[in-house]
Amino acid sequence: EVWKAGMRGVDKDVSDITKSFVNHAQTSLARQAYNLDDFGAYEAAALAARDDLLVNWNETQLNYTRKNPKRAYYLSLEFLMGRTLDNALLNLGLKGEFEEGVKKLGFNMEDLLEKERDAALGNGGLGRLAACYLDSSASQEIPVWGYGLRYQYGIFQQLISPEGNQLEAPDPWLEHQNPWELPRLDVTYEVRFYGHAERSSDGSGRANWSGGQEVMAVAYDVMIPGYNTKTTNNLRLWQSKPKRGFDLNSFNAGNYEAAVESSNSAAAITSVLYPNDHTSTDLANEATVGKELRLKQQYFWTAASLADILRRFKNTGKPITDFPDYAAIQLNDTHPTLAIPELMRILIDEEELSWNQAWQIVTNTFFYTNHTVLPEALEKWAVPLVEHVLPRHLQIIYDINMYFLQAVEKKFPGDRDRLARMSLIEEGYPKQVRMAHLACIGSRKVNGVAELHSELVRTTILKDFVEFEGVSKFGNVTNGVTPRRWLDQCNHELSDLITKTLKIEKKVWLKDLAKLEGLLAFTEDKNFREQWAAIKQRNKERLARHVQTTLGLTVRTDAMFDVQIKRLHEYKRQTLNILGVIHRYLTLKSMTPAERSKCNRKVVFFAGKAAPAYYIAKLTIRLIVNVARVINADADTKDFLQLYFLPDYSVSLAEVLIPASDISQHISTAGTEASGTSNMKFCLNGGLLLGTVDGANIEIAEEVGENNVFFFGHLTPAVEDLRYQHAYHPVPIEQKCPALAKVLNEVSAGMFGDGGVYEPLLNTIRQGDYYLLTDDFDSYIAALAMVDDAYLDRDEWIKKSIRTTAKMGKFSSDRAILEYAESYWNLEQTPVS
Ligand code: 26R
Repeated sequence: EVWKAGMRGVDKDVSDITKSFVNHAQTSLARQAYNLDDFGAYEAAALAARDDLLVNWNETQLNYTRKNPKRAYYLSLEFLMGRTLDNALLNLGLKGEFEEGVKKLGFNMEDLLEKERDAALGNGGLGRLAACYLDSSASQEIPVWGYGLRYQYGIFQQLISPEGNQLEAPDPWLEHQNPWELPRLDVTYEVRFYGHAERSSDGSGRANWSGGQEVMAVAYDVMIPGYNTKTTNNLRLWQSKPKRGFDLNSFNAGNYEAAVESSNSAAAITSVLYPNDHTSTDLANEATVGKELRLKQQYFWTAASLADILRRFKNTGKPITDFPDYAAIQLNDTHPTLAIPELMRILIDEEELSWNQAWQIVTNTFFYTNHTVLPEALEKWAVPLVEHVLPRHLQIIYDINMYFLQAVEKKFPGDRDRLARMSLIEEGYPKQVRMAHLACIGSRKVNGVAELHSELVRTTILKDFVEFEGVSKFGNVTNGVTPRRWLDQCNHELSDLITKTLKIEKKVWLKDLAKLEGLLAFTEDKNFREQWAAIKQRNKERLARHVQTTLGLTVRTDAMFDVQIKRLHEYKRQTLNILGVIHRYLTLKSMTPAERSKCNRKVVFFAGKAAPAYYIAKLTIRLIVNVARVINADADTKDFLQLYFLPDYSVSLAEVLIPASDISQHISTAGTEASGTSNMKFCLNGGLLLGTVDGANIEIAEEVGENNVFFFGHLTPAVEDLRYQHAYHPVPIEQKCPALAKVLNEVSAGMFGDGGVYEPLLNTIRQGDYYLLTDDFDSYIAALAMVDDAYLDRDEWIKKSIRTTAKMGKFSSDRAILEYAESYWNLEQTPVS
């Protein structure tokens, strides 16, 4: 069978799997197979699958070593992987065999899969994108390695108190053994912090950096299997440990606390993922120690990764000047930007190259992807902090800046303002290093993540750099999502229906997603539409069961499911959504029972975490929870409107929510959401999109056609003007938007509990209204009404749903990763031969 030709799974049958399972239960877990609980059975199944991954992983790495192709390295501080077992079995082509095998042993595969804990080493969009790109690199047989950190604690677990407050609890995901990683205790590097950097007096520009703290980086490898291929790539995560166990001098003097102090400080570097997404304010303003630890994370990870990449390159015996022909390094946002001065340091101080030779290599090696244009999310590091932690790197950054500004001065003589705008150093107290500027000038190419966003990068935050370096350096790669996890795994019934209908093998269309277009021919097929609708209905029931078992709440499934799930942030405007819900509630309340009975039934779902220090975002959660409490208990309306805030949003929860959605909301203020990726996931699963003209929503509408999406709100070019109006010609809200004023007044008056609590949130709208809720509210309500109307014509709705899925081919992360490979990294597909 072609499906498994060349794959390890070829000679696996069910009895091989049960044997391996039983063997692992006994020898790896020291338990009896007949006496296992579901968690033990999950572990045994995972260990059996891991054996197969390992064989492919070894062959892939050997193949790369032999052929020595150019490779890409994806440096990301976040990899939001979610669960692994189901994906590993799908990609290995062993899902059916494992299902049958565990059944023979008395287990149910779905129950076992549920026992796996998410690997949640990321905050949101940027981290999940990195995970999709690893899946696509392996599936497309492209030699890409990921590099990240092995945090002891992933993104915090979210608890919601009875009052509606978000509480954070740690996520000790490594409490149980992790079958998906290979500790490489022999792969280690030393990383230095602090100390002194002494420039040499010989005019070479070199320096000697010594003293300070030395910490060890230890490698842990995570296997990344491709779909229907032997190719199994690698994700290398670094863990910090002390260079020496403890300080013997203190120990011998009986001072045990001092003896272990430095080892604790080494271990602290990779202890926890920073939970901030889009708000670096605490990096700039909070206590120095907090900031310093994040800077140490960034350097620790980039230094270990670069040392590892260079060692691999040097093993080939090629001259260092060939480095860019064998390695492309992708910077996932500015978080790994210290890799630029670090490579300069190695090339100049250790390889003894000249400044120009080194800069030539650096600027041919790095690529930078920007993921946001929001000013508060652009990273800056205080100069005194960098000087303290990384004295040699600060010297190099200043040197880069000097040569760079000389070149700018040459091209634009006498333009002092331009020099100040472009400098790597922002004046002020303290001075700050602008990481986006450093990433930009140190890279071969720069890209944004959707057409509109890339245009905004070119015309706003990096405008001066486009004028200086030429526009051809600045491109776009629209994001994508992996259809393996985000269609086949999370919605296998829909995937099966698609396979049956297209009469194309799953292994073909899942790697060539444009094939979905073939579904268009079936929109007029009544029988097909009924099957399509029935699957959506069963997905709603699966979600309802999930809510019932986890929260003990009863969700009605004979209603439209309306979903907004993402990090809480003012720019994403969950507040607009909840105020819209209140507006709907007030409208329903004002109706007679007869009028109400004609209304569309609706269940609204929210989920998402707020950064622990983001007060307004937490207040939004509190409002949602308290509105839900009131609405769900109101006998007048509860048959027509229900509202749920599902705590502790995660990749696994998304996999249940997305397939159940009729409509999802992506309603950021125009020009603020760089791309969005969940919008693609919902549409791939036949959910329609309600959104603003922003990010990848625009390209989704281009694909599916304006008739199949619901758009509202002001456009990006209007935003600046509107903000100016707010500041200089404010109009009272009662006048500008009476419907919204009424909603705000009900909240203030205490309809959802103590109104005073919400004043700071409501005041962000009454005063300033930076995210333009007062400008977009009326058109938002009108768009919601159009959604209701459209849903009442169920047959037409299903057609829209089918058309939407059919046109999602562009948004496969396979397409995106091939664009990076071809137009950025210059890599070739390298199948295992
Ligand atoms: C500096 C620090 C506080 C920080 C800033 C921003 C930490 C993390 C972030 C996360 C940003 C970069 C992010 O996740 N951006 C999202 O990237 C997605 C993938 O490209 C996009 O789909 C999404 O629109 C964008 O918000």
